[in-house]
Amino acid sequence: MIQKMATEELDRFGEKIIEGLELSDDDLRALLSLESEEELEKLYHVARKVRDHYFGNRVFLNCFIYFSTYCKNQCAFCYYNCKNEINRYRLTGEEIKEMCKALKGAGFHMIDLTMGEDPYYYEEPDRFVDLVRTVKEELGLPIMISPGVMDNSTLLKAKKKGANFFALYQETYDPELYKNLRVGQSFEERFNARLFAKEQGYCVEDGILTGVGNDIESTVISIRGMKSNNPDMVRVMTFLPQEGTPLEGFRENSKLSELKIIAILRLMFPKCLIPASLDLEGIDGMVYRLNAGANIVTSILPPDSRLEGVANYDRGMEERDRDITSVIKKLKVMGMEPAPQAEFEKILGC
Ligand code: SAM
Ligand code: MD0
Ligand code: SF4
Repeated sequence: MIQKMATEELDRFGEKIIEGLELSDDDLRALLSLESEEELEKLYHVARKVRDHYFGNRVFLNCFIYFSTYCKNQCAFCYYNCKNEINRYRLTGEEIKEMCKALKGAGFHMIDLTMGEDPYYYEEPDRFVDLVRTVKEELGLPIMISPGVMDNSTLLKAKKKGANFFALYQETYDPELYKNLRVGQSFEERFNARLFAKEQGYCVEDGILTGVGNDIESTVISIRGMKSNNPDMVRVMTFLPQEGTPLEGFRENSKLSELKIIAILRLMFPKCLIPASLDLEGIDGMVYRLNAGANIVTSILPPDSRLEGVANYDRGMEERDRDITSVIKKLKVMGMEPAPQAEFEKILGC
């Protein structure tokens, strides 16, 4: 369809999406099959048109705090899986408080508190609730929590103490692939935790991986799966092989690029937050992701931080290039700018 469209027709296609046109599975298959640069540029054009309609040139900024890299799980794709013999850290309450001081007035719209499924917190989940309370008291900003599959009662307590967003990525909605990725973990429990959070008034983020053995059919299933739980934020991340993990040697010349899927997500979820994560290709990669229809920059690290990311394209590099000042500078060059905080709060009220 899109291959033959001239600019006006592409714009019209974008308008139809804004008016409520929903893509069929066959549309999704056709879009996921696009390959040439020219066709992909057309897709990004439509995605930007839709994004700009709702968000203009304004972008949201999410601060990433990976406060504990301990984990009891064995995800095949993840550097922090419990079988990997790596150096780990768990920040103390004091360290987190100090970090908050450095974050005051920095310009973030939201703080993402992420951890592995750390037994220290899973044995006594109130420790996690306390941490949410501390960060809320220190900064007063919206908080995203990414703690893994948390029990319902802890999710409710965290919400009372100020958590607004619950991020939990299914990775795939293809059950066979799920089994190979999230080894030994229940698909339903993960799905239900997100559902419960949504019902209780959290905003929720879902996400999928690409380049990890997913084909067009399984990607269609995953996009539909994400749609079924009415998320407020949807992401796709390229799988980056990690040293010491079962998928260390897995390399795939995937045609299902993250950028293509970001643009399709924009057409499927026109009003959603869609991340441009710095975790995969830093600020240069952010530009491509925003140009494909993303509207929130994630994995921005606190100033002078030695904290880790998750996929960590920059592991071992000297320069990290993941700070808010560099992000804002680049946005300006692109003709974009940070959104006013009130605009973000409006989304949270959704
Ligand atoms: N432990 C919690 C959990 O798994 O839900 C929170 C961490 S979560 C933010 C880690 C996410 O990063 C995964 O859900 C996955 O989507 C992504 N990720 C992890 N390892 C990755 C890799 N090697 N390449 C790309 N994305 C990765
Ligand atoms: C990111 N490294 O945005 C972060 C992480 C967790 N909520 C987010 C995957 O890329
Ligand atoms: Fe643990 Fe999350 Fe990594 Fe899985 S993705 S091993 S749950 S930190």
